[in-house]
Amino acid sequence: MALQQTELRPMGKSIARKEDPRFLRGKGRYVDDVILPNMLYMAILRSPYAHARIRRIDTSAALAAPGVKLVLTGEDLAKMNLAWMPTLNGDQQMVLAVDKVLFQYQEVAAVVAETRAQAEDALQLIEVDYEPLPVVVDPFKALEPDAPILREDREKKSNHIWHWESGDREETENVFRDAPVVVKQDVRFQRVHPSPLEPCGCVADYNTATGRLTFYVTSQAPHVHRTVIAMLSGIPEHQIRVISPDVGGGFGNKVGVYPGYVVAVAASLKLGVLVKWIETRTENIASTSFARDFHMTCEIAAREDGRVLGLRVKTIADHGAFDAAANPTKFPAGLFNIVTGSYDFKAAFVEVDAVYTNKAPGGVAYRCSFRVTEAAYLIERTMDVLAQRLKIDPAELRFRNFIRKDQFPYKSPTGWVYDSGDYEKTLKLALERIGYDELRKEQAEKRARGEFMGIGISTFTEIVGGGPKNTFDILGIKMFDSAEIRVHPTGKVIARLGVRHQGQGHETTFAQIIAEELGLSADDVLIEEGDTDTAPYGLGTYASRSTPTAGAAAALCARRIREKARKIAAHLLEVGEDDVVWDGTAFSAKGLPGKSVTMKDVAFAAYTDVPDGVEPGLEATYYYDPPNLTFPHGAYIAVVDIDKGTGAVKVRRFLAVDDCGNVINPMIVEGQVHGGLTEGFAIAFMQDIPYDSNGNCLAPNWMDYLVPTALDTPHWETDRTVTPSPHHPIGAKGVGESPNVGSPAAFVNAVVDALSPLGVEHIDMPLYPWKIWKILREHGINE
Ligand code: PCD
Repeated sequence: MALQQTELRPMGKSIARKEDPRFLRGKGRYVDDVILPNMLYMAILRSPYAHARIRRIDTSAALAAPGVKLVLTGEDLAKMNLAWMPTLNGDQQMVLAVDKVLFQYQEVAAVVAETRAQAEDALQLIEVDYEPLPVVVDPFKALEPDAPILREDREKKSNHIWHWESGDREETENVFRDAPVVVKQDVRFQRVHPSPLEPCGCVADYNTATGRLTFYVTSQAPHVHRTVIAMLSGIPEHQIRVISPDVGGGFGNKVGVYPGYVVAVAASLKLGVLVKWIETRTENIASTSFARDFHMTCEIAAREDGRVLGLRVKTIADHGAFDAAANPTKFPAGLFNIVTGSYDFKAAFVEVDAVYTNKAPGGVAYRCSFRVTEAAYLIERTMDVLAQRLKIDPAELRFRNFIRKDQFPYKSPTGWVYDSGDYEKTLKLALERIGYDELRKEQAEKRARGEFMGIGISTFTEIVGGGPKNTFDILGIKMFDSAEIRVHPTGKVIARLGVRHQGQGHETTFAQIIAEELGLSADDVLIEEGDTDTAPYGLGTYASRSTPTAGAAAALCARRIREKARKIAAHLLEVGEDDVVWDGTAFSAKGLPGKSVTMKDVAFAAYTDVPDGVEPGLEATYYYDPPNLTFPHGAYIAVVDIDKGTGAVKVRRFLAVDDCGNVINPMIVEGQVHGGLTEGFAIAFMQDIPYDSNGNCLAPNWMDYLVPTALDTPHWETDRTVTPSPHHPIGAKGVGESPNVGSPAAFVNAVVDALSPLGVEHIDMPLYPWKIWKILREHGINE
């Protein structure tokens, strides 16, 4: 049962989410709910071809269509210097196609009309003369010397984008040379998409009289969007107000700046009126940032007893037509080099080569911004391959290789300093709770009867909280985050943060943090995010960074207020400041029992009775530069049964033991874990965006790209261990991504474990029933 919000000391309590009454009653206000007078609607014409030269675009018929006010092409934007825009990974991307198109569904032209229907109808009247060009969908073929060059705008005449490496190549080679055992596994993490319920969209409102642009957008990072728009459009940053209203799910999809936004702004600038653009489901899946698409080869060098020695990883990253992955500047492949995971490797070497193909750009995120999911999946999968080769139980193999509790802070061979963890404890708890030994016995009996039951383990390490200013920036802007707290005379608080939640529950959890620090109840604290005119600058909500960064800022900002409050309390208690004691809910005077003042008393005095020399009012701002990232971890176990006749997998049980340090709100964390596991389940079993050889996107809708329903979704069991982050002010680590980072490997490991008597060592996701049915058939099981 969720508790009321009115309690004091709310930290660590499952109080009900403050945002839910409005969400549950249909009173949320999303970008499409922004309906303003004289607003026009925009629709975008997209390319049917994956690669084609544009010979001519004729917009005259569209322009003459009913209600149409404006038609824009790449040429028009070029005149405004907006035909190309910078991407977050240092590349440039076409806003509307210039000369050629590079992927199916690429933005070619836009129509602005009085109604959405008129705009869409007029799209049909635009004539584009395309000359199809040879298409490259396979990133390996894209690297062949005779492959057509896709990006003619670049100086480098090749489809290779960049090479990135991490770790020590030579040392790793040496370890491999002498190792008694080496396993090698090719692993594909397929192209997927976060596909939030609410697609992307915006309303651009440029006021020609004031020169001010108000831009409503469903955004995870409103301040970054404002800076990018200012840089692109030349409108001074203070003249741009970005408002990100309620966000109907982000999952990484709402970090990027998409061409549609730029076109909507350009249209509003040209017409001086409001322009709304809301994309369709197909536009969302087929053109906005996909996730993953990594082709990885992993090698582990080990001793006969399973003790791992070296790790070598080679990866081809398919980035599509433009390198639009959202990564901190210094990490073109994100934090993929966390791939040594929870294990104590002596040496590691990781390399990634990024490649252009005729597919949608992106590579941003899907409940994992910075390529951690790929890394966790790869190492957890390959550890199982090693266990299978050496015939060592996968749990036992992990125990033999874990970074031990006493090794923290632990420096990984690729350079990360893990802040804390207790991997052994977490896996032990998971094994006990699931009844591991019993399950293995049951499995042995079933195997003897020819049945296929599998148990899959994943003991992953996450890396979240980007990040420390020395290593983390986006567009040069350091990745700190911020909080501003105002305590009003009656002791009620408004706090604004630089992040922007999309359903995570910040209105509750950040109120809990501040209330805890100020001796108030969460009910007394209103959290506001998403308006760049009022919120302090911050980098946004993704990569599970809000709690590690803005959460820390909120706690430290509240402490700043408490320090000032102490001065006022001393005045009210008529004692010296040093004699004031704070017990979590009130100030009292040392040695004077019975005399105390609450934060509410102090707040009132801050506006009515301040001592001499103290500024009136009670507010503070805090910009938090994290000293390190936080490293949550978990032990997940999946138990599956495979239907021999159909190849269908039933996830009979799934237990997730997470460690995200101190928990602010256990119910919210559990909800986060359920959501992330459901997405991990979808990726493991049903999600993929394949392309045919002509570059046609084969899953641009929810008939082909599947989102699990309540009926598909397994029952989730959860538990936790608590290893507080030693450097975070309240000892918390992020958790939102963890279940999606950790779970795909558990599912696949379980299925491979079930099929291991047939000699199966690996199957690439998604684990469609037909794939498993085929394997069974090849072994004469279901003829
Ligand atoms: N928490 C607590 N405790 C702890 C931790 C945490 O309580 N220890 C909580 C908080 O506060 C919040 C949540 O939980 O409320 C979460 O958190 P985090 O982890 O920090 O995170 P963030 O930053 O806030 O968020 C982000 C994430 C992500 S990343 C994603 S994808 C997803 C998740 O989040 N998304 C989403 N979740 C979610 N949910 C919802 N509802 N929706 C959405 O959209 Mo990316 O990068 O973007 O891919």
